[in-house]
Amino acid sequence: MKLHEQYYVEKAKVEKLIAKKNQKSDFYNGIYDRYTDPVLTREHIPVEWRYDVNPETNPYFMERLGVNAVFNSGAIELNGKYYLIARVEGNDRKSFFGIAESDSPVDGFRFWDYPVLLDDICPEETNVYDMRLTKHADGWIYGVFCSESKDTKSSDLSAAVAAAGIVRTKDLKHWERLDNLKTLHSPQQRNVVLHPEFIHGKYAFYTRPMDDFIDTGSGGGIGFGLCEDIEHAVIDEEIITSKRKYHTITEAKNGAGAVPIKTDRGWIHIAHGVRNTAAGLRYVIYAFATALDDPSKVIAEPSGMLIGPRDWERVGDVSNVVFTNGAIEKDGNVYIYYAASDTRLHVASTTVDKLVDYVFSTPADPGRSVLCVQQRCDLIRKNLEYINKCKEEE
Ligand code: M1P
Repeated sequence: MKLHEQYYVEKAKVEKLIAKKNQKSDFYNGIYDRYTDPVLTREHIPVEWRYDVNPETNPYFMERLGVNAVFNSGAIELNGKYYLIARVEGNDRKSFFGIAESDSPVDGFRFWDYPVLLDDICPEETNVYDMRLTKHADGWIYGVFCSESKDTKSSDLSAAVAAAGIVRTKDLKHWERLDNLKTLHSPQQRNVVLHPEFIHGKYAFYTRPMDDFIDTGSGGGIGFGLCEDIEHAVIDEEIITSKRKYHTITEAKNGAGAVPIKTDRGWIHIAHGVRNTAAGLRYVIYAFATALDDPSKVIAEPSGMLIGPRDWERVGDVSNVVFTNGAIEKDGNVYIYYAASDTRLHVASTTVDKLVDYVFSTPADPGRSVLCVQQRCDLIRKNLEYINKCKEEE
């Protein structure tokens, strides 16, 4: 018995990629750093997931189960190690979850031997993606993800229904699937995130009420609702936290991203906002803060985007998209994992102090061009006065 010689070639490519050190790029805005390389790509997928390595059954060493993309990833730190639960999309368009582990938050991510095999409790479920991982106060790690099924009530072949699937684990190895979340007043849900603490003794979810699979329709923004029983989660009332607004980055839709980060000043949320353009939907990442005693109440919302697609991030399967569903806070540092154009996963690093300063000291969007110009002129005037004073003192 012997392995195909190409196996060693392909394996060496994956190993070289994993061993490559990531560097901060020269991008600067004072808020966060970008890195030169993505942290996960389709090239990080183990050879054994894609090829039949036996020369007798695969004489040409053909890819038998190709992988198209690795992108939107939940993130968690456990015992000093960094884990990403990535959306892996096969050549067949079906997504599934793979766990990649590293000692570093910015490079060295290696997929575990097997992807996650979820309990098959929903026979109608066709696709799963975008898991958010929450270390909950009840001691479990929860994964909340999009569970997509065909809309059998519609005559449109591509019509689908999105719901929030829920799993829980203690070790990322053994997963227990719970009932999908039911929201009594929203027919569809995507981008659902479990809050890490109990609120009034209940589990709290950030939701995204939607009338339709793509269009949020009457859904006014990121929702918030409470439920008693996580094993059979039902949310009766959803209130809107961060609203969609006309002529802003959230006009078409928005959605919760990473699990909120607790700070002295409030919960920091890193979410996504979508606007429509002649070139299609444009997804950016934005941040806002909610009150510590009421995580549904927005207390600061800086103007505009935190991260937008730049350079080659703009291009991919769904171009002009940056999207996050995972961030890790460790010793005051924050790593925001964001995917570019539904194709690959990048990281941006910052600190809790910087995020707090960004969220609370960046001016809010005044809503109209004339007011935005006034806002900018105020900044310029203050700066020129300050610069002149500094020069006088030189
Ligand atoms: O294609 C961009 C993103 O579209 C969806 O996000 P939303 O529900 O806000 O439109 C998700 O399917 C996401 O996975 C994808 O990255």
